Amino acid sequence: MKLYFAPMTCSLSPHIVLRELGLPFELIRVDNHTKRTADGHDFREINPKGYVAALRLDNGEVLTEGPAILQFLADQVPGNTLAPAAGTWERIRLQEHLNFISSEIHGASAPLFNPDIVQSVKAVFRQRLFKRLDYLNRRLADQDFLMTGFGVADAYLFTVLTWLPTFNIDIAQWPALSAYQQRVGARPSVLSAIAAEAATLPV
Ligand SMILES: N[C@@H](CCC(=O)N[C@@H](CS)C(=O)NCC(=O)O)C(=O)O
Repeated sequence: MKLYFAPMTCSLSPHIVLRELGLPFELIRVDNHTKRTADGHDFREINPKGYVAALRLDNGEVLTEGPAILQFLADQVPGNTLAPAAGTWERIRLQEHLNFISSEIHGASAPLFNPDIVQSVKAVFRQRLFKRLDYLNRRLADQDFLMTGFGVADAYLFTVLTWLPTFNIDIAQWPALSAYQQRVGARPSVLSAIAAEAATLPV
């Protein structure tokens, strides 16, 4: 498998999960501005949507959309604890978490990255994001992870939380969420994924 990624973007979450599962993979860095890949291709020919993450399978299929990639990866290793088995009620709960992270945190963060959006408008998005972080802080007050044990949703939530300093948002305002970020961030898979991404050369 090949994971097309850009450092410290949402593609970090499947990268963490690949390492957690011990699956063999190749990392291919993408320049999100030029859309060139480190191995010399136009990334839009690989993912016509033009954004990471994209996972090329050994049979040539390309899978996109973080929540789909995360669940696909977990399903490659039967009996692993990163995702409940497909078809169970708990799997639906996982999808509930992944959709929340995707739309309410990841999607809601996108305007905050945009230099063309004025501060007064960004303030509206910030307030909305704060409500979602309040919810997560309450939820994580008495549990270590989003579900039972570390799972794919935690890899995704950790990843989007790493963007908060870029928006000058101090996670310390949410103590349980802050402790959660440190807990997940100390995992060997997370440390090695971040180090591996940093060690790649710009395209
Ligand atoms: N819906 C996609 C969104 C992916 C996405 O937002 N990718 C960002 C990085 S976090 C990106 O590559 N943006 C570059 C662009 O849109 O040109 C998913 O959930 O995987």
